This record gives sequence, structure tokens and C-alpha cells, in this order.
Amino acid sequence: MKRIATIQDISCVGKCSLTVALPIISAMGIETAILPTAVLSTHTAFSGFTFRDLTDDIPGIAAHWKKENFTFDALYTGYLGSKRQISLVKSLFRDFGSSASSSSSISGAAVSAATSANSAPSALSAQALKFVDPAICDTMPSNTHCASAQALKFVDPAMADSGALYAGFTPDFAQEMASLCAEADVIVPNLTEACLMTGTPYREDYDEAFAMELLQKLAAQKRQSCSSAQNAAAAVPASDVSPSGYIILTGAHRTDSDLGALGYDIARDRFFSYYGERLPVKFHGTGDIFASCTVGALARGLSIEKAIRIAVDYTHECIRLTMKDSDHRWYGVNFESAIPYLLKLLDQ
Ligand code: PXL
Repeated sequence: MKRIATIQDISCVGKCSLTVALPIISAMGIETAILPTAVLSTHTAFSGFTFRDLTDDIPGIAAHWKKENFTFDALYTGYLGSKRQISLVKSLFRDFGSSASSSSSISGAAVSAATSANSAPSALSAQALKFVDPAICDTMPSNTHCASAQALKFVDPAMADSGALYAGFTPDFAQEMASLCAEADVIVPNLTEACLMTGTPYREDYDEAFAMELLQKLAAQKRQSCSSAQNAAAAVPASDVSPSGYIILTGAHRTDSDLGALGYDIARDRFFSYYGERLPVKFHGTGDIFASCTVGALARGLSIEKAIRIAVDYTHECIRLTMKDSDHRWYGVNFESAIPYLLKLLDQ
């Protein structure tokens, strides 16, 4: 069975972070290990929430996991409460981002299809490979984040929405999050997060060209970070290796009537997208649902394009069912009611 470790908070009430990731990824047939970073009474859109910081527990948990020789097919981070937590996640990436055991390794086809120029993603998705880009890992020092013979590093930079940071965050946190994103294989920022991490003024109305430029800016930051790491390691000249990975803009749209995801394949310099019908509402927590579903689909060996299609369709169904429920809670969507639909999508 595939195994994902997800590192984010528990908001006891609020339908986000671990209370969403754990049920969704488990329902997708994947073992879900959790590393809670904080316990909040609710998510931060409520007022008066309690916050117990668990940062000091992270090194001990990681040390025990190492002692037990646990390996993971993917490391998936969501909401992180401080710069120190980001730094600890970077250590976790180094400690657990390296090769999972061959029996439990994630389908590299899922995310490294782009590096195999003559293979179609649909054919690749049936294979069981590691997240390996042979062109890179043969030449790369194993301790740099550019080497990809590793568990999938999946980062949802959950820190902002609708043009504003969540309560408690400052702009320098966004810069630190950008440095974590530069170490990831797949990132799933929304428009606000992408703007904050690239220093781009946020715009509510934008076109696809603006969104594409944002994704290219994030890719440039990753290239820059990768080449700095290589220079520091001095093992190979920076020009010998180019980074791979995917940047997925969530909640993206081309027109007023659609909503979905726009992806950028860094190695191939290629965009891909999938949009559904936009519903006339906005609910909290949909980014966490999209991220959990995408990483789960990747762990099941689906291609990145299929994964985002399933995640967009599932998120859309969650919103549709929530709209229909006159009794719905304001703070999150009815993702539970849409789980049978998610399983049907996975069967197709
Ligand atoms: O949905 C992202 C999220 C996760 N965790 C906490 C949050 C939020 C968004 O507000 O407050 C604690």
C-alpha cells in the first residue's frame, strides 16, 4: 500500500488541513501518516481560536520515524504555522525525501512523465516507478533538493486567499514559504499565494497570460534556488542540470464562467490546464481538498494531468453538494458527501 506523510495542523472544527487530508487520502486507498504541526480549536477564519504550537514535537517524531526506518511515497505539507516549521519541513524533506522502498514507491510516471520525451502520460500512468528523473539523479549529489530519486515532495503553501494572508502571517513568511516551494516537486498555490511568493501585485481580474507569467516566475525561483544549491555542493556545474517539477495554480480561471487549475511543467516548459463550470459561491477549505485529492491521485500512479482533472471535478462536486445543502456550515464544504463520487472518478 502506498503511504503518504502529511504535515499540517489539526483544526478541530473547520474542515481543513488534517481533518480533510486524512479522510480523503485514506478513502483513496492510501495509508496516511500524519505529523500535526499545531492544534487549533478552529481554523483561523473564526475569531478567538486557541492555538497549541507543536513545533517542538516535530524533531522527536522525525527521529523516531527515522529509527523505525519508515519511508514514504510522498511528503505533503499544508498550513505551517511559523518560519521554524518551514525549516523543520526542509529537514524532513532531506531525511524522508530520499528513496522509498521499492515496494512502496510512488509512481514516478505520475510526475516525471514530462522528462520522458517519447512516452505518453496515459501509458506511463500504469507503471509503478519511483519519482525519478534519470537524467537528473545520475548526476546530482544526493543531498540537494534537485535530485529526484525521491519520495514526492508536495507543497500546498496554504497561507493566504482572496488577496490577503491568513490571520497571524506576515509578508516575510511568504518569502520563506517560497523557499520551501523551490524545494518541492509539485506545488499548488492559489492566485494570492502565487502573487505573494513572487512579489506580484494581486489582481482579482486577470487573464491566462498573467497566470502563466506567475507560474513562470515561480519556476524561475526554483531554477535559481536549484542552481544555488548546486553551486554550494559544487558537484556538477549548474548548467548540467535543470530542475523538473510542476506548479499548479489552483482556483484558476480563463473566463467568468470557468474555474479549475492551470499547470506548468518546468522541465518541458509546457502549460496544461483543466477547467470546470464556475459555481456562484466561494467556500473555505477547497484548496485543502484540491491538494489532498491531487497528491492522493499522484500516489495512485496517475499522471499529473489526470490528477488535476480528478481534483477539479471532485472539488467542484463538493461545492455543488454544499450549495444544495440548506443546512451547510459556513466554514467548509461537504467533502464527505462527495467521497462516493471521488471513488467513481478513480475507477474511470
Ligand atoms: O484551509 C487552510 C487552513 C489550514 N489551517 C488553518 C487555517 C487555514 C485557512 O484559514 O486557518 C489553521
